[in-house]
Amino acid sequence: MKVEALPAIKGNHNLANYEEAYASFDWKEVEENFSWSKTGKINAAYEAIDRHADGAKKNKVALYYRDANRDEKYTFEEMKELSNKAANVLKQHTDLQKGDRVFVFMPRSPELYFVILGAIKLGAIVGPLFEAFMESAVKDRLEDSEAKVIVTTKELLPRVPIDELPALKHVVVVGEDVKEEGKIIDFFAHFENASKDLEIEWVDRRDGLLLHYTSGSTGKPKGVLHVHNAMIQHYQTAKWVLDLKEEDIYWCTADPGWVTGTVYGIFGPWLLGVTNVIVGGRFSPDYWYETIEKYGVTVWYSAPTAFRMLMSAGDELVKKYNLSSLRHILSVGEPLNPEVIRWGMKVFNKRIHDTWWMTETGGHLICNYPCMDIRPGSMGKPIPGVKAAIIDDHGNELPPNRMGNLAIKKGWPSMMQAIWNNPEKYESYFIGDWYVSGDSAYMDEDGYFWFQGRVDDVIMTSGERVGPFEVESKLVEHPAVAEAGVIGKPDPVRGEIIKAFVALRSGYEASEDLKEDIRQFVKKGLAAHAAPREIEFCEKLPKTRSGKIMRRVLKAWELNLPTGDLSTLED
Ligand code: 6R9
Repeated sequence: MKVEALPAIKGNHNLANYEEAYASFDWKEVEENFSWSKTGKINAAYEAIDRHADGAKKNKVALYYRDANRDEKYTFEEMKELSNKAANVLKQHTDLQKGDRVFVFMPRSPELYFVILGAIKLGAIVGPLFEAFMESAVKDRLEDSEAKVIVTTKELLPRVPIDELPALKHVVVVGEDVKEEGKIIDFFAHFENASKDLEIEWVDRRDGLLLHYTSGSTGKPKGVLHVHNAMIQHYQTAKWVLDLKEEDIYWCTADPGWVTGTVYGIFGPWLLGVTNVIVGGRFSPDYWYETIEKYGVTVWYSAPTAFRMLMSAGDELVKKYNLSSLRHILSVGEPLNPEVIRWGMKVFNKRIHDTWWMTETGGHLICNYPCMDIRPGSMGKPIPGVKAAIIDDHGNELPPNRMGNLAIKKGWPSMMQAIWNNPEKYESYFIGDWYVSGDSAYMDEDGYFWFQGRVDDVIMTSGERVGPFEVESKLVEHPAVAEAGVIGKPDPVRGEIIKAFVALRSGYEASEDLKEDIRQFVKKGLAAHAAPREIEFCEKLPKTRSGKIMRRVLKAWELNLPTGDLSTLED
């Protein structure tokens, strides 16, 4: 799918010359930005908060928080003190120690961030959970990691199966009128009077920081372990990719239950000492635009699903707000459709920059940078310090324009350290020195990478390989289509045929004529072999909580197969 390239943006970017940096950069250079390069004392929460609180940024706003009921701000000094208090509550009432697993299971609120940072200051490993998880999802994760503590709210407490988790010693409840009994501890009863001083637990750079559970297509979710060393990548990518500068007001829309919400919702901005906006509650177009206007957000990091929903909400709505503060917009989680980039140019007068990475990679790997031409539909080029390639199943590099396994040469600082309790699974990610992502992609002659789908999702129809993303992107260009999910359906003649599940925009009626019109639209705009032979209209597509279309679920439904783990499925 050829779309015209968008030229590099002129200006003063942190990454000024991609080629030059790519040729000469060494990760070692980053370490001197941290106080541990001088003191030898390592803790990522110290670097993110205390270092600034103890220095010139003491009174700078670290956090703006808003939801339907709250509107607050905290300086770095306040963040230091409040996270120390949270740490002291955990230390005194749960005996949380270095290396212990503590889960946070609550909606976004300032307290959630105090607790995450506080637990990290004690050297504990934090496992963030989506608030929408049901009991079995909570149980699987706590059981697998033998969590000692969970911090939750009164509302979510019924979904914590306390009696079925022998390793779980304490349940800290954040809320009003909490009754302390058994393992239950009332957070606020101790928080107010807790000391704001704390002896930070210094760790080794290979000690655990975060434990993010992710679901694969089969089996139970797996615990991806990240260590303090990852801060090197968090820092450097926040600088280059998010292009964060001293005066920026940054908003990452992701929940900490998703890796984007920890790495780029906590560490990226705060390691650089940048003001961070956090918004609680559900997605709402008005509220989101209002947030940008209210705080004068300059750098905005969101996901294709959110941009598509904003697009559906219409261009008139955008005009009601003053969004002129926006300088840099980014996207992650799914391929960014060229149509969405075109829309962004139209309504924000800004390019949206796609970034590619995974829970397992712990930080950005392949991205679009302000200093680089963008080819809409491409996820960009590897960040300096990272080698990416397309390899076959034996680890051989493939030439340009051949579809294969997207792989990364081992050794970037934020690479996962382990899969919890599952060394075989960890080993299975690697072929020799290559980390194999499970994504299928190709690289063009100029080194841009193009995502095609998860390896399991690529469709083989009449001998042609078709990536579902390309078809979906064409489908959403059709005026009636809000979202689309495309799968290969087994067919005795063609191997597979392309089937599209389509959610219509409001105002459009499902009909056979419309199906035919959409089919012809893809045929003319993309290729005859890529046009879906079957189209099924649906209200909504099955998506993960981070907004990914779950094609394996569509496929399982279509073929009456087991759907696998569904704990990350949206309501
Ligand atoms: C950060 C995150 C990882 C998977 C990844 C890929 C998909 C993420 C993408 C993208 C195309 C992008 N993905 N970013 N696909 N273009 N820019 O999303 O982590 O939730 O673990 O998902 O998401 O398939 O392998 P995670």
